[in-house]
Amino acid sequence: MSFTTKYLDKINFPVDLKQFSLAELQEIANELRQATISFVAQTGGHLGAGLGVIEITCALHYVFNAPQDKIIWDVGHQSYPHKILTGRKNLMHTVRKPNGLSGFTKRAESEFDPFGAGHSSTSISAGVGIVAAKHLKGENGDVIAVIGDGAMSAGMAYEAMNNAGALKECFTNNRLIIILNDNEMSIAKPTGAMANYFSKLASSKSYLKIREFSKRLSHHFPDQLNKYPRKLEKSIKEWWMGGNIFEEMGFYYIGPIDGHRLDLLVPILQNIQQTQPTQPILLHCITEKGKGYSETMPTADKLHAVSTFDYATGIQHKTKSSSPSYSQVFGEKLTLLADQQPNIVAITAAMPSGTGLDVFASKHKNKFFDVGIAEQHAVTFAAGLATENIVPFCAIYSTFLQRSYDQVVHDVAIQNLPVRFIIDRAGFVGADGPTHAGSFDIAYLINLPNMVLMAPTNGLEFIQMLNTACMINNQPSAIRIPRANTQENLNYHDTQTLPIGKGKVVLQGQNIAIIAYGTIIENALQASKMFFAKYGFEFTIINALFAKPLDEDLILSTAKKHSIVFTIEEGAMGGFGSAVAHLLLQNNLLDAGKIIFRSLFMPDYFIEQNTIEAMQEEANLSPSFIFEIAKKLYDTQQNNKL
Ligand SMILES: Cc1ncc(C[n+]2csc(CCOP(=O)(O)OP(=O)(O)O)c2C)c(N)n1
Repeated sequence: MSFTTKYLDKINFPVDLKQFSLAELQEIANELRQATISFVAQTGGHLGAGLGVIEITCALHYVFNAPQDKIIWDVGHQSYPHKILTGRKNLMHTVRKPNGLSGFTKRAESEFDPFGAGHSSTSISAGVGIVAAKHLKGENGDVIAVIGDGAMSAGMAYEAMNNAGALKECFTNNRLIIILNDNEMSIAKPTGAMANYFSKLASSKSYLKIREFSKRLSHHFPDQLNKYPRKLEKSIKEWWMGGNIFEEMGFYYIGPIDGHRLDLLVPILQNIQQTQPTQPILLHCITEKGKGYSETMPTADKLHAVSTFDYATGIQHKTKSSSPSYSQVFGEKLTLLADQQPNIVAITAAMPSGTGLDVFASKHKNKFFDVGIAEQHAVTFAAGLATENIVPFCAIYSTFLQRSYDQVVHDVAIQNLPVRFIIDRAGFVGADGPTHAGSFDIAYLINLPNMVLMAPTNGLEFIQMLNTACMINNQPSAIRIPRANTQENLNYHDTQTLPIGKGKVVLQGQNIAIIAYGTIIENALQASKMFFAKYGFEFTIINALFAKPLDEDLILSTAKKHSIVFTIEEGAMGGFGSAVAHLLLQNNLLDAGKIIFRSLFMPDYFIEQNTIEAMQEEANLSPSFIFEIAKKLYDTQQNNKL
């Protein structure tokens, strides 16, 4: 830390907090805010969300007894202050670094992280499960799920509340407390009816239910909570026709309260803790994302995710690339395509800037749909649009599309609807680690009848694939793109389309053929150069372009002309390599042992956060590994011939 602290130095675990007074807790919260800023300045990562829950974090650890009481952070991106208070202060400089702390919560990292995350809207379900387990086992301990208003846009949150509301018997010993952390922000502004509903609740300033709650526990509550006007409560209650959605679902709703006021948070949580539980509780807190630093470093996403930065000035150390990312190419090109084709629409699930669609939204506002953190809905919504001859482009990160698998199968593939998926962040993503790696999309899509699967190896191919996807009107298609930059001076006006299911030879060599899918081809090309330096000849390298349909003619004819054949992809087992292996097997090319065949894909374990290059290295997808294995197989083959 770049400053000295009066209290925080003495606090290593939540138990250390409890010796301090409420006034001192406020000082601790101030120090915790500065410490969080100072640590993220060194590592980069999620900042705004953590700064918004500083007081909630302090209050929870002050009142409850973690780890016996379970505090679950939804997404986990706001858990940096929690990590500082739960024994990880001295490791905060390692957050998101190789072998360092995760940028999310992680069970393997600490007993204070009862449930790992990275994807949103899981905390209530996990919390209900833990309370149910405690009930079954006859154990004590409260469960607190802290969930943002953005994460509340996902169906899972309501599925969990629906279930919790019906499990009254589980809440006789242990409490389930949902803290709704309402900062009126997701990564962008949250969208949808629930977001409007929350802001209505928040602006009502009703303190609905607090009065009733405080009647039962009046000796605990701070005075001002007992003083609000009775008339206001009555009219607000009438306005809400006798209750809000949470109450209807069986929750005891308290709030909204100012989630930065420890003098409210602490007594309310203490009251909750000292009351015999009969039903799950929802405490609605109004907070400010990025509180305490958003003036120094103003950003549109309220400091959602930042690079390393200068603590004093807030200036981020960003390296600006002159070439656009694949996501940016998507946004630019789709905007142009929609200029020409009025039926094109774009869909994102709460990631307008991450997917590059913010550009599209600014030009084609009425054709842009941000559905909130609701990937399942996004896919079926796109399917609905497709039934009416609208041309939907549904852009979802590979890792988040996992949520929508049944929708992709049942609503899109079975009905053969021409939804165009842009699968962003496919392959390794680096510091966000295994929860965010785009590992499985090839494997989970390649076995679906009707799908067309494409992966470009450069920006121009991507542009041409987008042209192609526009033309595929009779079946679903998907283009997987990595978290990477393309090249400069792209011609966005290029109108060329690609023949479906045709790959191309990018390098004509001998003996060894590599059939590559996607940008990982670069590693094969580098390995080929290394091979040339040693043996004087290069590999034959095929750019598959399509994983489905496969270019069977090209693959079979190439295999027949080479004695060693590899496939390579930046994806998990069961993907492109499996499809090529099947093709070779079905055509008896592997029967006589004349061809040595190997598939290079991600290993069967989750690779931890690192640089993308190091993750590829660990996955045996690096140029040097490809060179080594080719060399070994080639040398063995030559020796056997002697
Ligand atoms: C299933 C899923 N989709 C998308 C994301 C990307 N994502 C991470 S945080 C976030 C916004 C969360 O907003 P909110 O819950 O309000 O928390 P805040 O950051 O505002 O504190 C999004 C969309 C995700 N983590 N998981």
